[in-house]
Amino acid sequence: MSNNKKLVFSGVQPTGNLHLGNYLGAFKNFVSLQKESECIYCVVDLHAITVFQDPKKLKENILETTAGFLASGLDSNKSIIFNQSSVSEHAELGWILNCVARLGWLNRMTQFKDKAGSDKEKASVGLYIYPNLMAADILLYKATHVPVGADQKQHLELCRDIAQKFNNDFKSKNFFPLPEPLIQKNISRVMSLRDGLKKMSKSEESDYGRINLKDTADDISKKIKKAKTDSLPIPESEKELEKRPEALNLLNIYSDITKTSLKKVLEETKGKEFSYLKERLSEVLIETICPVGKKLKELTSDKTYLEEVLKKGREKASKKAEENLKKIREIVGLL
Ligand code: AQP
Repeated sequence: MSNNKKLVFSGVQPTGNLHLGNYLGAFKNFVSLQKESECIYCVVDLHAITVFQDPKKLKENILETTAGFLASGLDSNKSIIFNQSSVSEHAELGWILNCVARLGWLNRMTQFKDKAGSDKEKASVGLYIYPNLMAADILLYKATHVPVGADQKQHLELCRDIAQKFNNDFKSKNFFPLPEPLIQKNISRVMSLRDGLKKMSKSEESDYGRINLKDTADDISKKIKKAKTDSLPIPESEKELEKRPEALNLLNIYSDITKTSLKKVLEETKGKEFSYLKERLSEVLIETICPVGKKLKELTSDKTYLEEVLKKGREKASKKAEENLKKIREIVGLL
């Protein structure tokens, strides 16, 4: 790495339904990093439009995601919070990196395969080259650390490959640092409550697959009650959970929220029915998520305040982006 200063960057798509996976996999990490490092957090609206978004809804979602950052504990005086499309340098660097990344690298991206589904000819070109824009988001600020859920690890590896190739091709050793992913250890991937093999996601059709940050206490206990498990009781060891993804997911969520190791949770609950765990889990989820949801709803109703936060963030981000892009243009040979 070219210098020792830690600079954190991460983004969240404004695609609605912020959920427990976003909170445990990303937001919580964002907040703890803000205490010790310079952090830039971005509402990545250009990523969101890689699949069609209703324009009116998109505007609302940009503000709601900003509110989600703040409700989770981010402080706009400490961290830079802004929306991606308001700093046009992201798109410009995205193009330059499109010319650095190789087709073969993108062909390996599993998220494209998942999101494009069986008829990839019909997917947007944007969805295909999305990881290059993600690399631009990070490299534009020369970020060194990127807190993300485990689902983004492959994109981060691609970003490192792109940074390295740029540095080599343009004989600019160490110009771009190779950013490191910061993935939560306990629970890097929160799974759907209906299918323990699929990640909890904003776009899952059934609302019963996820806990939304805006859910009421009633919603949460209903969803946890209905969450898929199996007929066996809670086992004694982690090994016995290997083929029980839904059971493992609920135990992992409980372990993360109560800050208790999975081993200890199993010691305390072994032999009990899942209904016992579900009750405890509902209680701790309500305690953790409902205050965030309440704040989120309050903030969402203050549009002017949210727009001010984004404007202030844009000014700070633009300054850094302009400076770095100027150097990048010089290195590439653009006049
Ligand atoms: N289930 C999850 N477990 C852990 N982390 C997760 N993240 C998302 N889902 C989980 C992390 O949250 C951050 C923001 O993600 P995003 O909303 O920008 O994109 P995504 O990963 O595509 O989220 P979704 O919910 O799956 O959205 P859709 O359904 O629209 O595709 C990222 O750091 C992500 O890792």
